[in-house]
Amino acid sequence: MQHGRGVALADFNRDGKMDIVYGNWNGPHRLFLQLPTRKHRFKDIATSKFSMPSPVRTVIAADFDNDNELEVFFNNIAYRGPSANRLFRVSRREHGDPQIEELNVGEAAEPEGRGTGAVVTDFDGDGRLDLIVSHGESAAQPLSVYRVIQGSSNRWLRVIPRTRWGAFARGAKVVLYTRRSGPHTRIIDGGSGYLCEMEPVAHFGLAGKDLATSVEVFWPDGRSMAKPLDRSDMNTVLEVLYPKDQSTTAPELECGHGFVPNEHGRCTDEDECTRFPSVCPAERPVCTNTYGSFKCRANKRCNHGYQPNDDGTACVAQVAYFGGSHSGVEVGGGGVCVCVCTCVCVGAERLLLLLFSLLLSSQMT
Ligand SMILES: [Ca+2]
Ligand SMILES: [Ca+2]
Ligand SMILES: [Ca+2]
Ligand SMILES: [Ca+2]
Repeated sequence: MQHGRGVALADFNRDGKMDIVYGNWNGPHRLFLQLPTRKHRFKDIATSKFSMPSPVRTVIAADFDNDNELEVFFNNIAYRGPSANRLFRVSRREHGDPQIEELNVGEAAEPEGRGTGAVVTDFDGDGRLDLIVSHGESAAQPLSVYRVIQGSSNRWLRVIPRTRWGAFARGAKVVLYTRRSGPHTRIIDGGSGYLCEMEPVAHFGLAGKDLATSVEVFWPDGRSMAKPLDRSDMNTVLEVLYPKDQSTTAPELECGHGFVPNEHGRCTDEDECTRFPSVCPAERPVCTNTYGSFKCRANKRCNHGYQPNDDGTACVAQVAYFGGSHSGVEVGGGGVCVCVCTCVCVGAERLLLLLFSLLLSSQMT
């Protein structure tokens, strides 16, 4: 029996689709990457270190050091011997799944800590996230507050969407477009831990010389806003009020490489394959559009049941969607499936003709 004790939503590979990190009390922790196909919706990319079971209480996904990449913090309760808290960085890679590396969590390891929950917030307003760990369920211990000591030169932006009544807009999605690191997506949700609630703020880190160019907020009722940003908006807290009227005049947006404003004034992926039909070189002519970019592959031909791999250098078996068995003739919905060497499905009006053809061919052989 396995029990989730913390679930966080985050877009680790920055493809615009939310991924799920899942802390598991009696089993391996998981990091489910949402896939672009509908066939297989999620893939677990947790490494053996990441998935190692622990008595977890809270999972936090946040950019603690403002370097563009998200960290995952596991808060554990040392109720049957030491169980240190752990920290991982999940870094986006251009081609391939994100890289997961364990970081030195420093004093926040608390190997003897009876962690009951943890939250992330900018406690002192310096633009760097702070970590608060609570204890007390199985032994009296004081609260811990930790300050991040990495990434002090990185820029940041904090966005706080409001509802029409001025409350924090739980359920809102905030997308920040940048000049160098693509779009970053955050969900203002109800929290990610056992007995905990995270701050209702979309916190973004911007490493090096990266700059945010625009921000979009989508409320759960479908209303949205977009706002261009400039250098003066960096290292600030941006309050975004609920738009009373959906504006029909779109602002001038700089969406960043691979994105263009659509007819509603919101940044969207540019379909390079359609817009530039000759974008791929002759030796890799097959173009596949991707979020923020595109891919080219060789025109590989494969036998039935196989399909080209991502770069078109080999054929790989197609994974079947349904299994099961069938036999004989089954009639339903006015049609019929006839299975001889293979199955042929026809409508009822063609059944007599098909049976007549089969009878004729059997008499001729
Ligand atoms: Ca994603
Ligand atoms: Ca980071
Ligand atoms: Ca802080
Ligand atoms: Ca694209």
